[in-house]
Amino acid sequence: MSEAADQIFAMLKQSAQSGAPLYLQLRKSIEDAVNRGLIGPGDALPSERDIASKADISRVTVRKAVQDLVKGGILVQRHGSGTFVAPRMERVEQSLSRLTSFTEDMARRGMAVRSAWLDRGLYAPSPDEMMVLGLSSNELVARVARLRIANDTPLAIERAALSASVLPDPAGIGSSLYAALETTGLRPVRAVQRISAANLGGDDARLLEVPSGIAGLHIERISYLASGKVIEFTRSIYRGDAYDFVAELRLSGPGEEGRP
Ligand code: 16G
Repeated sequence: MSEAADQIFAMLKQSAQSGAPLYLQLRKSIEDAVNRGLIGPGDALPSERDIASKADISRVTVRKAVQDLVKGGILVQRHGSGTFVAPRMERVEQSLSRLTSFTEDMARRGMAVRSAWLDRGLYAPSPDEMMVLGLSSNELVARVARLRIANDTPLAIERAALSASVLPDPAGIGSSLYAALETTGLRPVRAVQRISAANLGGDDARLLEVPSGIAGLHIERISYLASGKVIEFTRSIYRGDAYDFVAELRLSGPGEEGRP
């Protein structure tokens, strides 16, 4: 029996007194073993049969506990090769005071960036896009939707909308929207960002390779040129397990109270 199995059974013995249903006890034992680092990312879990016979519980009970942990993103199942502790996401710390692009943020951390295109083209604007970008119904909006990937891990889905007069050829932006805007002197200099909690589901969870229902962040960024004109309206979904947004706060100086 492997070391991982010994650690899980040691934890299971400790929780046996709790009186909780067996599958919950087993789930907690595996979770505790992972959280305490007794079994690490990439370690194989003992087989369903081994766990069932060693712990003297049914295989149905073991399957239920394991499936719960797979749903929660603690374990991953690979077809044909078994069940493993999920790889740990290296969290990205992102400052909320600097207006940078995804490409710049990841390059600064030495991460290899790529994007998968989800959509790019010119469309009739939605009411939201008309309002934020100041478009009339006979103007077009350029939409650029991408899955943003760093070191082969999908981190975010970003859906940017800009006036077609600013970005007449959305297919031609290359790998960085901000770099493309910079070439025409239209890179934003200020942005307002709204971050809210969201549970990831459906296509979003599938694209981000996370279990459905897991926590994520919904981020809306409205960016401005120095003239005050809105240049970008981007709605994004970020993986909650991958990002820490960090803001520096200062005590306002005398006479500054209440200033935004
Ligand atoms: C960031 C921005 C996004 C912008 C993108 C440009 C957030 C939440 N979003 O990801 O609004 O469109 O950078 O990146 O920070 P790019 O120049 O690499 O295409």
